Amino acid sequence: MSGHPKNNALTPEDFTGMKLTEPKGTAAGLPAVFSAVRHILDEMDPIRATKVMFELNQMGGVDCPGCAWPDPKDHRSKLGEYCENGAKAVAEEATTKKLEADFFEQFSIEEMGQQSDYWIGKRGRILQPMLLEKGASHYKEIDWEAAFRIIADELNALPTPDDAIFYTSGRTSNEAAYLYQLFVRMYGTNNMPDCSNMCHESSGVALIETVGIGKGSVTLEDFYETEIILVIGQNPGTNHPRMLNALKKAKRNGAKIITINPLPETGLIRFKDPQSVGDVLGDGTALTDLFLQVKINGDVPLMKAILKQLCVRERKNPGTVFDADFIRAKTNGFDALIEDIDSHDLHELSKASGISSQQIDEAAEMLSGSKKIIACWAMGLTQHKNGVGNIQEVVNLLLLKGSIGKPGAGTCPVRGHSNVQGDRTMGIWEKPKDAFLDKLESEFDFAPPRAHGLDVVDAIKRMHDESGKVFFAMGGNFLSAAPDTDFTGAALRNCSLTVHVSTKLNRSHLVTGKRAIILPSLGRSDEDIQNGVKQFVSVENSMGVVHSSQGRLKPLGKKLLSEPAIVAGLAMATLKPNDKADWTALGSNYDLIRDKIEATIPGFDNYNVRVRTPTGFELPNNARYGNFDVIGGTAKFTINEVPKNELAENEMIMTTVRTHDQFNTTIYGLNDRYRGIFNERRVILMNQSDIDRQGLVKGDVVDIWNEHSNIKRCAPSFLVVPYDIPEQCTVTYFPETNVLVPIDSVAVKSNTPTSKLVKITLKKVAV
Ligand SMILES: Nc1nc2c(c(=O)[nH]1)N[C@H]1C(S)=C(S)[C@@H](COP(=O)(O)OP(=O)(O)OC[C@H]3O[C@@H](n4cnc5c(=O)[nH]c(N)nc54)[C@H](O)[C@@H]3O)O[C@H]1N2
Ligand SMILES: Nc1nc2c(c(=O)[nH]1)N[C@H]1C(S)=C(S)[C@@H](COP(=O)(O)OP(=O)(O)OC[C@H]3O[C@@H](n4cnc5c(=O)[nH]c(N)nc54)[C@H](O)[C@@H]3O)O[C@H]1N2
Ligand SMILES: [Mo]
Repeated sequence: MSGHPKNNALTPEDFTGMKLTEPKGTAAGLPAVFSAVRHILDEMDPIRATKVMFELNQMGGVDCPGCAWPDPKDHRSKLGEYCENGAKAVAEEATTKKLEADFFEQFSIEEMGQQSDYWIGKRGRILQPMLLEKGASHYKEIDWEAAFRIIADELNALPTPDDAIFYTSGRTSNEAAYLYQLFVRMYGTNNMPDCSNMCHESSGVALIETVGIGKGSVTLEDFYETEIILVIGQNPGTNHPRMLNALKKAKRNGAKIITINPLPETGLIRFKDPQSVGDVLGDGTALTDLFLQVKINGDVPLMKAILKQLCVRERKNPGTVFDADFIRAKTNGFDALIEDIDSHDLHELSKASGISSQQIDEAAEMLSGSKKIIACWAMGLTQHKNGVGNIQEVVNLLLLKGSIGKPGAGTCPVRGHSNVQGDRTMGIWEKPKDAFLDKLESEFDFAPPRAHGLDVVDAIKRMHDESGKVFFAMGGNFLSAAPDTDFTGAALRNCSLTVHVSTKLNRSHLVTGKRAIILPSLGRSDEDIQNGVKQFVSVENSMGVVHSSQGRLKPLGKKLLSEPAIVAGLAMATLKPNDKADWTALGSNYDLIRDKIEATIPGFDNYNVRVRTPTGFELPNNARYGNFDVIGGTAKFTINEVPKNELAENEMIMTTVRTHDQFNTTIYGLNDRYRGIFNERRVILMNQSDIDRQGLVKGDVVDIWNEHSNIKRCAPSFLVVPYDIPEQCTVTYFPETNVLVPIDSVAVKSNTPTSKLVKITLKKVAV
């Protein structure tokens, strides 16, 4: 049994003083502006603040290190094309607080580990490479050469390159990611797990199978001419605030919005554009037309119920609801799909989804007459056992309506990290395609490893079961982001060496291998000058547009290196010289990296010229143009089972979400303003009837338990908060409850941890 209460040092359990208000009815508006300004000025002086904020998301400026929502092509607000949470992301990175070597002398890793993630993250930017020697209690400064030497020696001492694991988080630029994967493959492994494995992997798998491309098909312009937008399992008001501008414009152009979520998320109800005087003074724009408050993991039965009601209408008036021409010419599997839909009982589907047949009918009515539908989704669909099925069921709807491959319609998986999509395009993938490896082979004259590598979950299991691995992370916070924190912690401690290329301190630096190294890198907003020449990098947004990003702020310290320079340094220390890969040149002149990308990855012709145009360029996208040749010419309908989530009397389902004050494991503050929860993260949101049934009252303290494959896991000390959520459904914040997500509870086919579906029981704690 693991995770006994009060014996879990991986996440401190102190309460911070909860205050509750009613959830907000409107997102953004002036409170968002005030919040943004406060966060920025907490971290830097007004001159630096003004400089960075005016550059953010401008053409040729800094790409926001927050989410991957695209920038408008035409009009970009002079006031700053950013949002409250983009401002917080920049403030966090562009802070002038310095984390120098004396800090690490003062605090042992144990002392730091007892602090909250909020405290840890707020210490400032790491400014020099740090080494934790075997058995040592404190990190000590080390120079770059020595750090590279240690890592190279450890890597070269491994019995096989497959004993090393190279993680990537999605903030890494195209240039750094490409160089990194090249180094890793020249070293000899495809063990390249990335944050995608925990994020949109289910979307990638689902979409490749059905429409032949693992990315979304829509562009921003499609939002302006669509008729219906579905927003499923996504909280854009917090996680993609600039999407609300697109939704507002869509609404003004006549679109209707259907929202599918267990929570009535504020951003989807009403939005005040902080940059529109009319909005700020008035009521703003009502966004959602139909809110379907689905049970957690009730999406497949809900989609099936809607499809069923669409079938009824199509049968009544043949040719008016489905797009028969599209189905005939461009799809396969239609008859089997209809047979499956017919086999389900509407009443059962309604019960399983938690949505009344009347509301199902309303949704069907809205969808039946429209021909242009966009489906947006995020983690509410992907992080389930049937994450792939969730998305494929949505694709079924789009295909029936012919809503893919034409303007105003298509798939829109809304990506998380600002360059997570670009990293995959660059080859950060544990399952690289042979065609790509062939290109690397001929361009760089080496034999890339062909066996597929480990993804996040499999890498954790391998590190857990076999000692002596080397774990290297390009960004991110692996320990806290991964499932089953105790298990993952044990896995990292089992390594001979753990290395993190990081901007800020996080918990992964504190739960380490026998030895550990922190390599401090420049961030997106930092100026990057190599041999006297200003460099820029490029990123790909959620809609497949590649554009440049140039940092403008003077770096806080002289010892910071850029990510490409770090990879180059490491490659030179580790690999035998290779005439075709001049690491010194590549690490200091990013045009040369882009030339190599152009030579080995389709869609990047003339990269160095096109990336210098103000709005960048679009990558090829077969689904956008209704071309399904890569999967045999037709898109595929799929049959997806209705999940069975049987719960015992006292069991509930827990989903984990982000607050309004965090970026993944980086905690900007302790408030979740829109949900009316202030100054506390250790909360569990519950339906009042469940609170009553469990004999609890608001503010009670409970331990949360999960039992899976005979292992009991516990997240101690959470405050009960009544909330508008379906019965037997509960919500907690990520990463505090990652201890409860079992390592072997993963999505079928995508292997994504089921962070949105954890069975729990509660135990009241006497206080
Ligand atoms: N400010 C900020 N921006 C971010 C991030 C951040 O942490 N902070 N993270 C970035 C990253 S990496 C990502 S991946 C995205 C994440 O963006 P989101 O996916 O919006 O993030 P979550 O908070 O995980 O929210 C998931 C939503 O799904 C709903 N949900 C939960 N379970 C279910 C279900 O079973 N069915 C349905 N239909 N809905 C469900 C929740 O109520 C919630 O509204 O945001 C990115 N942008
Ligand atoms: N329970 C639960 N778990 C989840 C999720 C969930 O919804 N629920 N969501 C999952 C998702 S969608 C994702 S994407 C993962 C996120 O997993 P990760 O990407 O691993 O985590 P982050 O918190 O985004 O990483 C933050 C760290 O990145 C480093 N960093 C920031 N900027 C830079 C930079 O420019 N360069 C470098 N080198 N380092 C930088 C900083 O040191 C910071 O501490 O978590 C997953 N885990
Ligand atoms: Mo993500």
